[in-house]
Amino acid sequence: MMQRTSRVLAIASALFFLLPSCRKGDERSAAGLPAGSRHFALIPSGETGGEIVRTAAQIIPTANQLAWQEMEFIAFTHFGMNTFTDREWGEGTEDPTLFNPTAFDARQWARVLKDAGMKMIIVTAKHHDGFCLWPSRLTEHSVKKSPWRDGRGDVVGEVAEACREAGLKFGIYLSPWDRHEPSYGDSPAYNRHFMNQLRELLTDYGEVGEVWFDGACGEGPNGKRQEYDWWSYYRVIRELQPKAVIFGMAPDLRWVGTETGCGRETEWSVVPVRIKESAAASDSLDDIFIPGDMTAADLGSRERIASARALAWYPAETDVSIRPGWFYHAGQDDEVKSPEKLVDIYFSSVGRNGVLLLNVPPDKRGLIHENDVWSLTGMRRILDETFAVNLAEGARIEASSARTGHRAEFILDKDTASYWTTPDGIETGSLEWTLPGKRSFDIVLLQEEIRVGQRVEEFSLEAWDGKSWRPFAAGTTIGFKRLLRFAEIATDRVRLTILRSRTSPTLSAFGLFKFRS
Ligand code: FUL
Repeated sequence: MMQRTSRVLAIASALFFLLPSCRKGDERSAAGLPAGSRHFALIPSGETGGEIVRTAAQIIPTANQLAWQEMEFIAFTHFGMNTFTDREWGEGTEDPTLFNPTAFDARQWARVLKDAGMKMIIVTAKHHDGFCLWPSRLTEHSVKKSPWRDGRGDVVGEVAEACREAGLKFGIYLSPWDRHEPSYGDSPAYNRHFMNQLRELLTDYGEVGEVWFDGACGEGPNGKRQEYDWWSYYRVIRELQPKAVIFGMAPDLRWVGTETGCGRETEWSVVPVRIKESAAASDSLDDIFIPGDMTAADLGSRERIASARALAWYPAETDVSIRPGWFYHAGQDDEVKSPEKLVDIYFSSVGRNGVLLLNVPPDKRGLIHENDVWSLTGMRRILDETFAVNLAEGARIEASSARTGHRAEFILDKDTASYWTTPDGIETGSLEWTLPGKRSFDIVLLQEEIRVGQRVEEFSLEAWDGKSWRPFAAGTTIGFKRLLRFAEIATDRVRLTILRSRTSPTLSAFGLFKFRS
């Protein structure tokens, strides 16, 4: 059994998290950040349930994970050979001359996606068919063999540049499964090839915010067998793009588990992760992490973490396409999700402690289709109008208790780095808002201060009807953001009760809104 003192692996520097909450002066101190906060922890055998819960409450995001979470809404653009062959998965044998967009304009992508409120574009640099959207020096199966721009085009380069101009972050999807590359299946050779592809993409196109590792592989039982060297891939990314987060088959971000745009009602960012048998206290998570299935309905409850060998901050990214397919198909032009459906997806992803990764696949022209633009514009209008006025503004707040430096008033200031929390040892509590007058609303927004971890396990909301408190909503986890919708109510007093928390609960933002369709 490992020594208690050595069992904890610290990756994130606690100092980073102390700075933002200290900057407003003494009163907004970082009290509440548990001593020894860290990005992940090994759990020694024999640890009691209570000790594991305390450890879970001390897990905090890395700086990169926090910056990613704060983006909330990001774009996927599936574009490539499949756009021209009308398929979802290519064979790898497609003729590169088929790739020929007639009006490719990455600036149009950036404009449309930015107007929709997205903060980053992740482009499919290479999908499973192996066709490269950049003129890779490592294969001939790329844009350089296409008639587009006489073989001198570079989709990845133009998207990266358009993102920079628009003030968006830029990310890449690079499919590990490659149906074209001859070395695929010869594990060491393909691993070298894949790392060299990463090197090209991570060196030649400026800052990369996210690298997306898809777990899909359709080789089947008689297909090629490739042992991916994930750990070397992570090393290349950390070396060349230290600010990038790695999705999927990697320790930074997990797949939410469906492609519907729907996160869990209970969505923990602190979950058990698989680690190598040989894991030791001196290792970094990158070295010991084993990619695994994270699709279970319950990932982070007390029952689930009770048998964990390691716990990590491992938040959910919720990917969904605006169309039935991931790639553009003219036959789906009338099946673009409506503005209302996209708004529902926003509520069930961003509103459930996830980041929404919405795929908007450019068409054969190399443009985002008019129907998709229409839906995105409609969605943005509804969200902007709905969240324009926080009806809780101007309210008086009272808390059942507050830690010094963490008054309840901090919840309604505009600074999400200041927050309310309770004194040590107090794990429940209530907050009461007295509004400036009677207000009608049907949405509540709650945010925990995740810089100090994710803690709240159960809460309820009540409204004063003049005589008594009437419950109108309840939930389990909050996390970075929780949005609840319910039948409209009118009241001048609202009460939030935290019924269960893993340590002193926190709240950094609260809002009451009226849905505007
Ligand atoms: C899956 C892939 O197989 C799909 O084609 C798409 O890229 C989706 C985002 O991930 O695993």
